Amino acid sequence: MAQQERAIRTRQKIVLAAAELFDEVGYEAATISEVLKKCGVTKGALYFHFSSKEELAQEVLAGQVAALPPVPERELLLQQLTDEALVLAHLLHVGDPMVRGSVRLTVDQGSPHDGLDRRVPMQGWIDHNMDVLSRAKEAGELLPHVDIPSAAALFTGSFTGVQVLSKIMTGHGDIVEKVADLMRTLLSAIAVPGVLVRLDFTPSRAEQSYEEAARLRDAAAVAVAGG
Ligand code: XVR
Repeated sequence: MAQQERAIRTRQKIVLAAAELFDEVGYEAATISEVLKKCGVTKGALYFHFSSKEELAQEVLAGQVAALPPVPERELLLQQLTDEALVLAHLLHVGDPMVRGSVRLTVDQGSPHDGLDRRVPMQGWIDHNMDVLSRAKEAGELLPHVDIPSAAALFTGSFTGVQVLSKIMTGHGDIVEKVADLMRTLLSAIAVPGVLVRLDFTPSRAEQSYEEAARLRDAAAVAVAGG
């Protein structure tokens, strides 16, 4: 294995272990020595990649949007957005460490001086929603009154609220159903009638879309590795 590739893998191992730990104990209580125990990397190797717990946490936050495997293109952009929300809900439901750790870091308020910039993943989601909704508008899927920036922020804000509620009430047991409800309700307010009737909010799309997206991502990774 090339040295560079080994370094990338080590780095990924460290970030994943950190995400797992942040999910379990939160930012404040997490320590670098616990991360080391989890990933079995030497202290020197960890400090080569990251100089502090804060830097590690910021990397976990930065990886949040990319932790969602890209959902294959759907005929309707609003179906695409629905399926993305469902896949994210699925990953929280099954306890994906990267997603869970990163989301916990985002929503835990922490101390005001912990230095973490929690806007990074949130802005990433809002930008992504802006992009999908703008394209939906161009494709004639949205009602004429819809304000794209406000809708983009509303999707991210309300997903977060539903996620927190589901975590508190059921430990994410019902998050897929709740996110399906959320998407049905929000899209009812912004989609043109002809599109709305074609949208599918069945919760089982979450797992199906995840499998589909993960297969595509793995195939792409193999293609890259194979050269
Ligand atoms: O905006 C999002 C989607 O594009 C459409 C609904 C998801 C936003 C997730 C935000 C994340 C951070 C905290 O979840 C939290 O609870 C997928």
